[in-house]
Amino acid sequence: MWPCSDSKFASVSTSEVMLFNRLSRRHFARLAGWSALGLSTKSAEAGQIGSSVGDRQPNSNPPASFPSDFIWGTATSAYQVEGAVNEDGRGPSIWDRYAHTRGKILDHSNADVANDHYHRYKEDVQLIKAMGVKAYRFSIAWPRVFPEGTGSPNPKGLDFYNRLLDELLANGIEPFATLYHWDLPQALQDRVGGWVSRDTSKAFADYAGYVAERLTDRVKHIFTINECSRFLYAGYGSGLDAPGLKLPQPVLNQALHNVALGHGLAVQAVRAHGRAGTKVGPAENVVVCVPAIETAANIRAAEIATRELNAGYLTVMLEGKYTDGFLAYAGKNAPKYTAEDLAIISSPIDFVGLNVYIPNHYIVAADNPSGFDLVPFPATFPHMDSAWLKVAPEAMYWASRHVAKLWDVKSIYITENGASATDEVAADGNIYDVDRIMYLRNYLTQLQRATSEGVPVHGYFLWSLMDNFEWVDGYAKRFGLYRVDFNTQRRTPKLSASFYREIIERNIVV
Ligand code: PNW
Repeated sequence: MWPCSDSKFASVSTSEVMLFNRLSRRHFARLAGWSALGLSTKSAEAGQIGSSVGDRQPNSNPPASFPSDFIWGTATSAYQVEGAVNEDGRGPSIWDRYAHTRGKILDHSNADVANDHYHRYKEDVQLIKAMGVKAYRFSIAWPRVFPEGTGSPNPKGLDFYNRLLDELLANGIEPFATLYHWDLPQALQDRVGGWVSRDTSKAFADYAGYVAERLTDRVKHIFTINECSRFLYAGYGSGLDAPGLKLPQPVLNQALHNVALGHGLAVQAVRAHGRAGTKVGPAENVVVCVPAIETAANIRAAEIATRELNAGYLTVMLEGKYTDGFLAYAGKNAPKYTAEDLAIISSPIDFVGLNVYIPNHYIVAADNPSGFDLVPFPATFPHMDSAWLKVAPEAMYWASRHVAKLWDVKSIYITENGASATDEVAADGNIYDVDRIMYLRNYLTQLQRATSEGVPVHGYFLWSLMDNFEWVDGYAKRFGLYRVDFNTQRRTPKLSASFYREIIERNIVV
C-alpha cells in the first residue's frame, strides 16, 4: 500500500507526508486532464509542495491492467436526456404521460426538455471524447420511430439517430444502441395494455427489425431491452414507475413472459434485418448474489441463488426453460407459454449485458431444499445518494463471474455501473465528487479482479455521461460524470470525469 518497502516501519508523521506528496503528485498528474476537460486549475496549483519523498511511483509493482482491447464506455438513455418530446413527429411515451401525472415525480419535474440532448448532441459527443471514452451506449426512442407503436414509421424520428451515429463515428466513438429503455409508446399501452399483451412483444420485434435494417451499417452492437425486471415490477407490479399499474400476480407473470418473448423476437428480428455480424444481447439488471463469506459452500449457494432469482429473465433466456423453483413458486399464477415461446426467448445471443449497481442479496449455504439463505441487510449498510444504492464493490466481481460460470457466457459487457452523489459545487466552481470516485474505484478494482481471472468482460459503460432525468426522482439524483445545470444546460466536468479519463488512458484502476 505504501510507496516504500520499509514503509511499515515509518512513523505516522512520515507516512502522512508521503501520502500527502503522493496525492499532490497525482493531483498534478491530472492537471492535463483537468484543462482538457475545462476544469479550473487554480486551486490545484495552490496546493503544490516541494519534496523529493513523493518522487517515487506509488507502487513499485506494475499495476494490474485491464485487457488491452477492453472497451471503456459511458451510457445514457433516450427519455432521460433527449427532451424535444414533441418534435419531428415523436409520439408520446408512457413516461411522458406518467411524468405529467400529478404527484408521480419527486420534484414535480418532467423530461420535456431534460438535457436537451436532441439539439445538443454534438456538444455532448465532445464531452465523451474529452474523457477519451471509446464507446457510447444510448437508447433509441421507440415513439420517435413508430409514434403509434406500430404502423407507419416516422423517418424524421429515426433521422436523429442517423445524425447521432454519424457524429459519434466522426469522433472515433463506437456506438452501442439499446432498443428499449422503458419509453413504451403510449398508444400501445392504451390499445393493448402494453406488455400485458404479446401484441407488444410482436410490435417490439417489428420496430427492432426496422431499426436494425437502417442502422446496423454503423451500429455493431445492439441491446434489446434494458432491465426487464426493473421496469416490469416497478411499472406493472408496485406501480412506482410508468405506467403506474398494480396488476395481480398472474397478469404480472404473463407480462414478464411477454417481455422475455419480446427480447427473443427482437434478437431474431435483428438477425433477419441487420447486417451480417451485428451482435445482439440483453442489458439486464441481474439479481446479484454475493457470498457473505467467500467459502466454497457459500459460493456454490450464491450460484444456485443466482440461477433461481433470475429465473424469469437471464435464466430463461440462457437455458430456454423456467426453473423448477420458479414454476413451483408461481404455482397457478405461472405464465402460460408454449415450447416455441421458450425457443424464441432463448434465441442465441452474442453477449450478455449486465447493469451492476448493488448486491441484491448476501448469501449463505443452507441445509434447506433451495440450498441457500438470504442474509438480512443491517440498517448501517452504506449507500450512495439513492437509498437503494448500497456500496458493495464485490457485487461487480460476483455478478460477472456467476453469469460466466453458470451459463458459460463467452462475452459480457457491464452495461451500467455508477453512483448518485450530492455533487456540491465548491467555491472554486469545481465538483469534488470523491465519494463517487471511491465507489467507482472499488467497483472497478473488483472488475479487474474478474478480468484477471479470465471472466470474459469485454467492456464497461459508466452510468452516466451526465446528470439526467432520474425517473421518479426527477432531477433530484445526480449520476453524471458531468454536472448539468438544468436552468442553463451548462455541463461541467466533475472530478470523476478526470478520474475516468485517467483510468482509460492507463487502462488500470487509479
Ligand atoms: C438503472 N435498483 O435503473 C436504469 O437503467 C437507468 O435508467 C437509471 O438511471 C440508473 O439505473 C440509475 O438509477 C435502476 O433499485 C434503478 O436496484 C433501480 C435499481 C437498479 C437500476
